Amino acid sequence: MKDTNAPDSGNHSARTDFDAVVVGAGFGGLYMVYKLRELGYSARLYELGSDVGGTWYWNRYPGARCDAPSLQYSYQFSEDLQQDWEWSETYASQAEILRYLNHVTDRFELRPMMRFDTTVTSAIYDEQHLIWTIGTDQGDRVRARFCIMATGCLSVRTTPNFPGLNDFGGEWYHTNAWPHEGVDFRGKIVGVVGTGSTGIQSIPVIAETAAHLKVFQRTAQFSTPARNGPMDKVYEARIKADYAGFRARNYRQPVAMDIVIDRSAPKTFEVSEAERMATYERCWETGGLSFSTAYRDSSLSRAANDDISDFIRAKIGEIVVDADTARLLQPEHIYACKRPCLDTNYFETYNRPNVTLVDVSQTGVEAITKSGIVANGVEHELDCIVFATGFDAFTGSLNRIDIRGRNKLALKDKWSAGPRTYLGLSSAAFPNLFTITGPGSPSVLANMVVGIEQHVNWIGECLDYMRTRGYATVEATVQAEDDWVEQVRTAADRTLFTACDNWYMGANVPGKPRGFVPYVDWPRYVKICEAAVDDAYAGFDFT
Ligand code: NA7
Repeated sequence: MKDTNAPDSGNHSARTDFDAVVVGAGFGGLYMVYKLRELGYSARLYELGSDVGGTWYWNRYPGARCDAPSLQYSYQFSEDLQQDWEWSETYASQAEILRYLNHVTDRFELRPMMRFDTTVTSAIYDEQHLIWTIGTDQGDRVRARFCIMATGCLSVRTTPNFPGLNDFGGEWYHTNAWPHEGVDFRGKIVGVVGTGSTGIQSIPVIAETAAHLKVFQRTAQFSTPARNGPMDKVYEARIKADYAGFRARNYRQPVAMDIVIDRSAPKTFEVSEAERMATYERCWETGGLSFSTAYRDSSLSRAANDDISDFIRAKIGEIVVDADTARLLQPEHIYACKRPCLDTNYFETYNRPNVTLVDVSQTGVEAITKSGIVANGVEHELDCIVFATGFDAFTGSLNRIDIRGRNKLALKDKWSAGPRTYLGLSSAAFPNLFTITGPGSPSVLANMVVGIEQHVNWIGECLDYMRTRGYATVEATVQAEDDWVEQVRTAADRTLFTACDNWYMGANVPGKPRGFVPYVDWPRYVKICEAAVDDAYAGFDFT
């Protein structure tokens, strides 16, 4: 098919329908098509959902909210946009972020480039003509020089293969596929399986209306108060008075947010216990991710983390009235290992008379019957089950597309022992295929929107470089990729992330190869990306 509105900008060896195909209409895909148009390239974006939003289109569960502050979890490519848009809360709700993404789409007139309700099923590289052919479930077969995956890090939900799920007589939902019209829990006995960020956000809200809520917990999680509230207008005005300066300062911080580690500050055990407790109390009251910067070594030292973990465990013990429930809610791992959660009244919720915690740490959810969940040999009768069981992170969304590079090599096969990329942007043998916040980039370990903009800007610059020099293809070298895979591993090994099982290393998906996927050090990552560009794209081959 040929879109006659899409100018072919030339400079390649076979006819194409578009210069680039972009997959996914979340934060990454929207900015990518904007950037491509700015640079004069034609683009087509495919999205399997019925509208824009990506993560924020799908995750409509009660209480869904971003755990990065809204003034930072937003685009900075347009000064007018960031000045005009007003966030109503410190941490934006899913609905507000979705409104924002729709606003961006309409404001920059991106919709004409998009096709919704369309799943990309294949992307096949033609070595002779140096083009990608992208196939969809709607029968599209489009040819493009570049194929850019903006498929997200947490896009493929996991619903464990619970025996008997099909027999369940009530309703069940996954938080990631929440009905657009919402769910009415009034008068119902509801079970929630999963207590990660999603469970922790949704449980307090579901408990407000359900007749009874039973939480099936396999692993207790650390969570600290978000302290969300209406946007502080004075703070907002101060940020907007120099938004660019605020963004530039945050860009240099460890997770590309206004979370600053004072390198001249003391280490945890250089101060007295009384002083430490006072600091932790301040972190608890401030909310957000303050604990990670309590002391210079808070995120790095095991003993420092034990100290923080003990403090939070004690807080849980103070909040939760029933001693047995409190004990079960106190995590056994350390704070910095699994992704820390932010909440609004999570632990307080267990003091409600209509909420029960069911510990499934020993046996898991054993079975699902017509009337409920069996755990520890006991059948719990339920009207509804909510699965907040997480995602096949990072590679899930790429592996479900049949992506084939040189010699028909399948990306899935190349990555059978774990993803291999250079900088999370490009994989050897897959020319002109880019992955926005792909495996091996900081992605979920930094402000996602900042990471997305950094990648899109990098790809845009690379395309410009190719155009100027008349190159047809770009791809990571095998050597650069091998070195990078090793660097991703060693960077993770220096942290506490590898001290317990988590989804960063694929531990939540049975059969998935184990290996830490994101690159831990954002500031260092940015320097490496910039150095590669300055060094004539060292680590990349051009033809
Ligand atoms: P997570 O963080 O992966 O949490 C999934 C939860 O589901 C977690 O508590 C799991 O327990 C639990 N789980 C998974 N499988 C089972 C089975 N079979 N039985 C019982 N419990 C199970 O996903 P979220 O959606 O909460 O958050 C993902 C990210 O999205 C989050 O970090 C934010 O960045 C946004 P486990 O800990 O594995 O024992």
